[in-house]
Amino acid sequence: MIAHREPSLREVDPALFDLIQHEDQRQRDSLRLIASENYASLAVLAATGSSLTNKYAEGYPGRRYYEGMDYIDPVEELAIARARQLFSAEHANVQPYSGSPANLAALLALCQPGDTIMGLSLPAGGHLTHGWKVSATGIYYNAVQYGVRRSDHRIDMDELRELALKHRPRLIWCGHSAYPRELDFPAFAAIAREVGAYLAADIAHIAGLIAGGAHPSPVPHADVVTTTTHKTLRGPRGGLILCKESHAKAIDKAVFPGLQGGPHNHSTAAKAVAFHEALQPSFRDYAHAIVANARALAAALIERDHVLVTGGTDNHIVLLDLTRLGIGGRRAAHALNLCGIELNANTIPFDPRKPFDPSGLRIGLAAITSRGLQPEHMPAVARLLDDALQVAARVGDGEPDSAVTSPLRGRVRELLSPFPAPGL
Ligand code: DSN
Repeated sequence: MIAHREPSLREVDPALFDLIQHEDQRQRDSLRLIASENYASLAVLAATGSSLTNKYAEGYPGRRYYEGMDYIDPVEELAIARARQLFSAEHANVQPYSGSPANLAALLALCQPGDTIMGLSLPAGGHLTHGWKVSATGIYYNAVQYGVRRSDHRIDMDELRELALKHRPRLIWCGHSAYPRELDFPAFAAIAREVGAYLAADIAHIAGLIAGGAHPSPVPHADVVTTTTHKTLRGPRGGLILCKESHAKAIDKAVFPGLQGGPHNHSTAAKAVAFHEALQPSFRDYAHAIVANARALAAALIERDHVLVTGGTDNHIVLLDLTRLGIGGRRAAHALNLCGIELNANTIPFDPRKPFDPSGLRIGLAAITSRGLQPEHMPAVARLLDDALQVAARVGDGEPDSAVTSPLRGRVRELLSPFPAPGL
C-alpha cells in the first residue's frame, strides 16, 4: 500500500502560502503599535489551527445538539474554568465570536429593544457597540452617550451621573477602545445602583492588564463583563463574557441560541491556552511591563514636546494629539506605516476634524512588550515616531519618498532585531 501524504498549504495554494509568509515577515519587521493587536504565542496559534475547527457543537457542555463531544466538552469546560479562575468570576461564557457579539449578547440578556442604555461616546474613546448610532446597539436601543471633560479629557463622572438620573437607563456601559486612563469601576457601579441600572464593563482593551493585576478589575462591581481575547490578553481572535451567577442563564441563552450558532471550538481551545498562559506568574510581569512601557513612551514623547490626551497614561494606550503639528491622523498613520511603524489614526476628544481623518494617533504597547522591549527602549521608539512624523509633516498630502522611509525602516528593524516576535 502506498502511504498517502497530504499536501501542505505551500503545495496546495502557493499564492496564499506566500501571502501568509509575507505577513509573518511584515509582523516581524514592523514596530506594531496598534493598541488592539498583539502577538499570540505558538501554542495559541497551534490550537487555533487544530482539528477542532471541523466540529459543530451547538449548545453547552453536556447539553449539545450534536454527537461526538468526547473532547469538545472538556475543551470548553477547561476554557470556562480557566477564565473563571483568571478573573475570579462566578460564571464565564467562552463562546462569543468576538467583542461586538459579546456586547450584543449582554444587551440581549439584560435589556429589551428600545430600552435606554448609556455608553462612552466614540469620539471620547468609547466603542461602537456602546450605543453609537450606526451600530445595532444604537439602532435597537435608545442610546445616551456620555463624554469626557473639556478641561482634562477624563471621563466626566458628574455628567454621567446627571445623565443617568435624567434618562434612567436600563444598562450603563463602562469601557473604551481609546482612553488612556484607569476606570473607576466602583464609581460606575455606585451610579448604576443609584439609578437602578445594570452595569456592563467592556474590558476588551485592558483584559490582559486586569488578568495580570496591572489594572483594577470590574468583576466584583459589574453585572456583566465582556471582552475580546486577542488584545492585551494575547489570545486568539475571540470574545468572552463573565457575569454574576444570577445572570448566567440569561447570558448563555443570549449567546446561544439568541445570537450565535455553533461555537468556534478551535478558538475556544486557543482561549483556554491563552487563559493558561495568563495564569502563569510571568503574565503578571508582562501586564506590568506594558504599563511601564506606555508610561516611559509617554514621558519620552512629552520630552519631545508632543501633546498627549490627558497628558499621559495609566494603561497600554498613549493618545497623541497631532493638532499642533498640523497633520491629519490618516496622512500621519500612512506615512508612519511606510516607515515601518504601524498604528492607527484616532479621534481625540472634541476633535475638530472628521472621524475618517481625525487629529490623533492611537499608540498601544502590548505587542512590542510581548517582544520584550522595555522602558529603556522607549526613548528610541519616541525618536522613531518623532522622525517619522516629521517625514509626514514635510510631505503633507504627498507620498514620502522611499529614500526617506527606507532608513527609518532600517532603524525599526535594527531596534527590533534582538527581540524575536512570539509565534512567528
Ligand atoms: N477595533 C478594535 C480596536 O481597534 O480598538 C475595537 O473593537
